[in-house]
Amino acid sequence: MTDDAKRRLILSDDVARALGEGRAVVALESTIFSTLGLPVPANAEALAGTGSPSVEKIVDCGATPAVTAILDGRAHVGLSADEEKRVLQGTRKVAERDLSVAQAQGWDVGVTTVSASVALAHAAGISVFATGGIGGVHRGSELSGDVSADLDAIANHPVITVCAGAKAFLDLPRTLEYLETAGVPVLGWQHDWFPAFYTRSSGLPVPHRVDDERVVCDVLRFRARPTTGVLLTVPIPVDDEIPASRINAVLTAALESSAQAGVTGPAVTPYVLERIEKETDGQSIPANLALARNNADLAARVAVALASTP
Ligand code: PSU
Ligand code: MN
Repeated sequence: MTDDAKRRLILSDDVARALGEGRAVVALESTIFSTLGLPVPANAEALAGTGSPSVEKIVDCGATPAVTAILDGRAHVGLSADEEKRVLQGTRKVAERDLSVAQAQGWDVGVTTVSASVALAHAAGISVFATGGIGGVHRGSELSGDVSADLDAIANHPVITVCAGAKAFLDLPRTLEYLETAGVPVLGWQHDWFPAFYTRSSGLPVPHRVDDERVVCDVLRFRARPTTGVLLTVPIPVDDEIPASRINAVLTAALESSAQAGVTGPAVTPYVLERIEKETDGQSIPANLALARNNADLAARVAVALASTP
């Protein structure tokens, strides 16, 4: 990010104070909490809900949450309650490359994907970021060339991304190959398999299992390239898992529907996510919320461990 862009960044008071005092901070994306990621009202419930603990509250137990977004043409890290309400209604997706456009054109509300959030976290000096699932290499990418910018951003910012792997509508073997080529360490949290979002295992081995937060911190600390991030994958809790046999049929139907509708580019992922929700009559939502909370919890623990590393 340029110095001009960094100077324009708006950090919330909470986030600025926590960073200034060397306390733990966890960055969060905003696409997942907008209409592009989760349906209303599950999105509000997931972010700051009052029922079951929200992602923000879970992070708050040990670390300060920092939701990223574009508001009135400015990039924000950490939002007030009113700013969060605007994000819930966001419809414009901002990947890393869109950050400069959204600022130059003064977009009203732009919701950040993993790639934009990791870039903003890096610029703000935050080393841990939590999401649900990352984008990856799409099936059929050999023809479409569709590879999520999330992978490139994780490879180019020294931030630990905590996720439940990626949804199996993507090409997970190629996603892992890409991360290997890009030099990103891929870790499995107390687990030997790369998780596939709704299911604990994709059937693909995760390159390295880790069982201790401090080891995760050291993987970032001893990185071979100063610029590379770390992907920490954590499987969905056992009780919330959706059986692979059920979810795979749904994913196939959602992909077919997207192909038939001729959806391409950044519209593909939100379209497929919405189809999955329809195909499961919303039953995929509790699983989605459970894994988002679980990821936020681990991210907070890693951030606390990082903050206490001398
Ligand atoms: N996958 C999910 N839920 C999501 C996304 C992906 O299971 O909400 C969102 C994230 O914000 C992710 C983005 O960064 O979609 C990736 O979009 P694309 O495939 O266009 O790069
Ligand atoms: Mn894409």
